[in-house]
Amino acid sequence: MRFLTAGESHGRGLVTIIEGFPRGVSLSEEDINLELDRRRRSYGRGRRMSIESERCEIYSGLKDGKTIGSPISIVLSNVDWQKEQAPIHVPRPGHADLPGAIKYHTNDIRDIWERASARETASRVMAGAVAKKLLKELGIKIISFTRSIGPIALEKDIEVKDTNIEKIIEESPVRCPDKNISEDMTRLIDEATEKGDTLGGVFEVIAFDVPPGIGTHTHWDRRLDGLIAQAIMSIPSVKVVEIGSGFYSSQNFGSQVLDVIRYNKNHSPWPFYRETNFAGGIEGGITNGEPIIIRGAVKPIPTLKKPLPSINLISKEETEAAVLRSDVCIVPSAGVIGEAMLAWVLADKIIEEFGGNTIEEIKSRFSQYLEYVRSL
Ligand code: EPS
Repeated sequence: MRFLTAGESHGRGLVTIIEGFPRGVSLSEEDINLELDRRRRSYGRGRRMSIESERCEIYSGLKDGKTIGSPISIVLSNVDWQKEQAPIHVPRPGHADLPGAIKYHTNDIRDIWERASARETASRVMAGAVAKKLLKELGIKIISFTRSIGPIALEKDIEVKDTNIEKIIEESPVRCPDKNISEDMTRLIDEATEKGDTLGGVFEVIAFDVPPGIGTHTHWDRRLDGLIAQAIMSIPSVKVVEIGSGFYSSQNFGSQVLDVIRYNKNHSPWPFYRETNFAGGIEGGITNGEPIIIRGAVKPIPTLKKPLPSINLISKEETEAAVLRSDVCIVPSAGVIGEAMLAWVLADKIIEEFGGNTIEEIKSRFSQYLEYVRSL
């Protein structure tokens, strides 16, 4: 399976094409729009996000509300698109502007900016929404939340068994499940907005009920942790990917951070389980049956209202970096994008390992495998 995206931030729209998706999965535009909306609305986004309606259209690959096995193409039109765009010559530090302009032999950084823009992540959320529909058929669920914004962090673990947890996360304007910390985060975003500054932070993505044995230790490019790290790192502004308690584990003795193996015939969902989950559900590039826990650290975004010094690419004189309308903090949205990327990697691996052109075939092989794991 693979997906391609096309589109510029202020072009006519974004296109996602998905190839290799099985037949028979129920899918609607509304399924995708719901995910797009989760990415769009959060505290710290700029005015653009109130302009875009974020309602996609599925152009192909679907009949009677089900996928038919042919390429799925999804179009998201930009409300705010511009035919004429004035050139921009002063690159922003931290963006693809300058390295892109050098590489592509241009002094108009718009050509780079427009495609490097985080607008492209809406295309990924569309692909992720489709992948999620497949995972749902297999009983796999993915959630995300905001761990930190700037120095304000949620230190404690979230109550993953709380069936209300998703509602609590979505009700927070910054997608953080703790009310007081959410308020501190929104206050900090207000402060950054007033100062013309931006903020980064950490988002966390968790996948539940992925059975042990997905991914492999046998080749560097097939290890599941490596594939997930690449997918998460490719999200604009992500600078660190952590699997489980990666950083914490590196600072402690092995005996403190290795997950003791337990067995109980009646343990749900599988009889082999762990007392802790420092590994974040992956050992040796293979899932071990515990929840998959991924964190992405996002740098503060590079368009500052109060810009840093830069150089005009034509005059070579020092001046302030270009300023256009922008966001202040995208961490809550990055969590939703992280969900999409993790969903994609898992769906892709599952299709590769369990095969089949139809969802029925995949489901039957997958449930046979679950039976085996439960019978151990
Ligand atoms: C972005 C700048 C802003 C963001 C945009 C990314 O857009 P504009 O320049 O139109 O105000 O809102 O993000 C999105 C449009 C989006 O959908 O996430 C940038 O320069 O990267």
